[in-house]
Amino acid sequence: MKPIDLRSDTVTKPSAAMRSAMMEAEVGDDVYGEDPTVNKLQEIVARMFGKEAALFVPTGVMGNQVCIRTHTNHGDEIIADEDSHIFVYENAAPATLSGVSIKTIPNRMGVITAEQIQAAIRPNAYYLPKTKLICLENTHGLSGGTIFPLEEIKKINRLARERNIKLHLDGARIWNASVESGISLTEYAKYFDSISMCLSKGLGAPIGSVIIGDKEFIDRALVYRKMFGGGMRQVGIIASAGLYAIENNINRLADDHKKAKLLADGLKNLKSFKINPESVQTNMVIADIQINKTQQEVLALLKTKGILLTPERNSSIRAVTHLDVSFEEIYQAITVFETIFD
Ligand code: TLP
Repeated sequence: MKPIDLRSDTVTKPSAAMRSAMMEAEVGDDVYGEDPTVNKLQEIVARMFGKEAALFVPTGVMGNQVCIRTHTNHGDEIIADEDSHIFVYENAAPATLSGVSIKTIPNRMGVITAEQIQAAIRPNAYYLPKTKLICLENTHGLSGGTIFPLEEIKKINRLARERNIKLHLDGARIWNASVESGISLTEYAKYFDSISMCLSKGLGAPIGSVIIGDKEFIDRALVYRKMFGGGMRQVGIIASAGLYAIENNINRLADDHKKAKLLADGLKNLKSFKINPESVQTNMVIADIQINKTQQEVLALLKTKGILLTPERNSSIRAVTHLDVSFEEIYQAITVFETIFD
C-alpha cells in the first residue's frame, strides 16, 4: 500500500497537468537570459509581490544564500533566529559562501522582536563586525509553520531602515502565510529588501525557488547565482512547473491547513503526545513525545503502519500536510496513531 507521506510538503510529485505544461514549455538558454518561460515566471512573480525584479534559482537554500551573499561582504554579520533554516539547515553556508558570522536570537514560535534585534545590532567600532542583514522566516519551519505577525515585521522594518541594515525574508512558505493570514504577498513584500520563496513545497512543483528584490539587487544576485553553480540552461522545462503551480496551487493551500488542524485535533486526546494547538497555524503539526520512546522508535512504529513523519527539535515529531495527501488519508493516519499509542 502507498505510504501516507507526511515527512514534508517537498515530497509532492508533479501532477499529470503539471507534467503536460512541462512537456509543452518553450525553452532557451537561460544563462543568456533567453528562456521565455523562465522570463515569464520571473516577471509574474515580481509583479505578484510588487517588486522590480525576480530570479529563478534551483533551491530554497540557494535562494537564501545568493541573497545573503548579495547583501553582505566578508567579515560582516547577519542576524537570524536560532532555529532559522538559514542557521540550522544550510551547512553553515553563510560562513563558507559569504564569510559572515551569524548573531542568533532565541525565538518564540518563530518570532523575534524588533527589541531583541535592536539589542543584537553591533555598535560601530572598527574591531566589531558590521551588522548588515536581518533574516526572518515566514512561515517558520522549526516552529511548525507559524506565521510571523505583520505588526512585528513593520517594527523590524522601521528599525532596519533607521540603522541602514537590509531585511531578508526566508519565505519558502510565504504562500501559506499569505493564504492563512489574508495578508497579500505585496503587503508582506513591502517590508523586505529580498525574499526567497519556494515553488517546490506546498505549491507542488518538483524543483525551483525564486528570489525577488529591486533591479539593482537582482542584477548583482545574478552574478552569485552563477558563482554558486545555479546558472541553468533550458530550464523553462522546470520553470513551467512553477508557473503552473502559481496559477493553480496557491489558494488550495487552505485545504492543507485544514488537514493539519484535523490531524492535530485527532491526536490531541492521545496521552502519548503533546501538541500546542496555538502552533498549528498552517500545514504542519508538531507532536512532542510524552512516552518513554525515542523519536526514531516512534517514527519506526508509524512506518510499519505506512505513516511517514520526520523528527523535530527536542523530542518531537513533525507531520506536514500537502496536496498529495487527502483528507481521507489524514483520517487513516489518525486511526493508525490511535491503534499504536494511548
Ligand atoms: N525545508 C525542508 C528541510 O530542509 C527542513 C523541509 O522539509 O521543511 N527555508 C525553509 C523555511 C525551509 O523549510 C526549507 C526546506 C528551505 C528554506 C530550503 O529549501 P530547499 O530544500 O529547496 O533548498
